[in-house]
Amino acid sequence: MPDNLKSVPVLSSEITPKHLYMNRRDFLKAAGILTGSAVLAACVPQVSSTQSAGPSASGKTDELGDPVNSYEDITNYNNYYEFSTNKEAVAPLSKDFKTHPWTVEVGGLVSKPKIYAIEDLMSMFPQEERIYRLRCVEAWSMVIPWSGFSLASLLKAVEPLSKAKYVRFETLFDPKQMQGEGSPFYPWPYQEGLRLDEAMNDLAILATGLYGEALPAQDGAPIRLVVPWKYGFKSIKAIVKIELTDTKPSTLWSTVAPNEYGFYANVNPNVDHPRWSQASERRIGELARRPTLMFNGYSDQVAHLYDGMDLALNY
Ligand SMILES: Nc1nc2c(c(=O)[nH]1)N[C@H]1C(S)=C(S)[C@@H](COP(=O)(O)O)O[C@H]1N2
Ligand SMILES: [Mo]
Repeated sequence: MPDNLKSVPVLSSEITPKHLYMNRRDFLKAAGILTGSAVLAACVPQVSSTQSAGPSASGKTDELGDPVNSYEDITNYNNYYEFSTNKEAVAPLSKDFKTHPWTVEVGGLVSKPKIYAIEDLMSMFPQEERIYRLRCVEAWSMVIPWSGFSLASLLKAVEPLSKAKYVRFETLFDPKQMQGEGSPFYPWPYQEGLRLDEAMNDLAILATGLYGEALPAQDGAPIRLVVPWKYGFKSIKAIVKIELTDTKPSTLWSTVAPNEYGFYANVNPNVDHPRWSQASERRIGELARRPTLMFNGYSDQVAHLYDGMDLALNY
């Protein structure tokens, strides 16, 4: 790793730490105006929760009863360093990103390697809705109604060999379309990895849609990973390659700053990141902080994967 990587600022909230992201409706809600009395309602402009741009998922909640974030929030506050380190710049910069034609190469230690066209993946593996919390290591979170299919169903189709222990994922490398990939500070292409048993867990999905529509570019179109019990950076976008390996894959963030970003990256309120406490989080659209839940609230489904492991060492 070149020396200059070590001094590079990493996630963008470090650069704009004071920025509190809140749209006007969230502000009115937080100020009590939207939930206020009929008296108030008579003298302020009507702002309803269905008024935001984009499709509506009003009334939908995750399994803890928390409402999904607005389409506007989910598509305008994005971490996607291939386009920009500024979360609000990703949507405009990615608007012409070409997602067709697109193929995903699945290979490595499998008996049936295959290059899938995105259309074939979508017809082979029927899409279902999964409403998941996404918890970023920068200590904000959102509730997102994805559509997609289980990663396990694709892995089973290529038949992993018994030597396969890990799964490595890779994002498209195309600096002409993704200007951030011209930056020498990051080891492109973005890559991520999971242990094979983590990848086989039913919670892990490949998402191809959002709010019942095609996935927007800024959220990882045409296909991205979603691993809801891990910090957001594990959920790699715009995947072109999936490879089964017998060695632990290196990942972009743990290459850039190994003391800050581990391979596991399980959401864990008891293990702080050097620059951000992980004990609580700010749900986008809310003012009060929420306590962060172990494994982002998915302990029942995934805690067994880490039996006997020291999660402070394996962060
Ligand atoms: N290829 C790629 N995938 C990525 C990132 C990225 O910069 N590049 N950022 C990650 C981070 S840090 C987060 S929090 C989530 C954000 O997903 P969202 O923008 O759909 O909310 O994407 C993850 N996947
Ligand atoms: Mo993140």
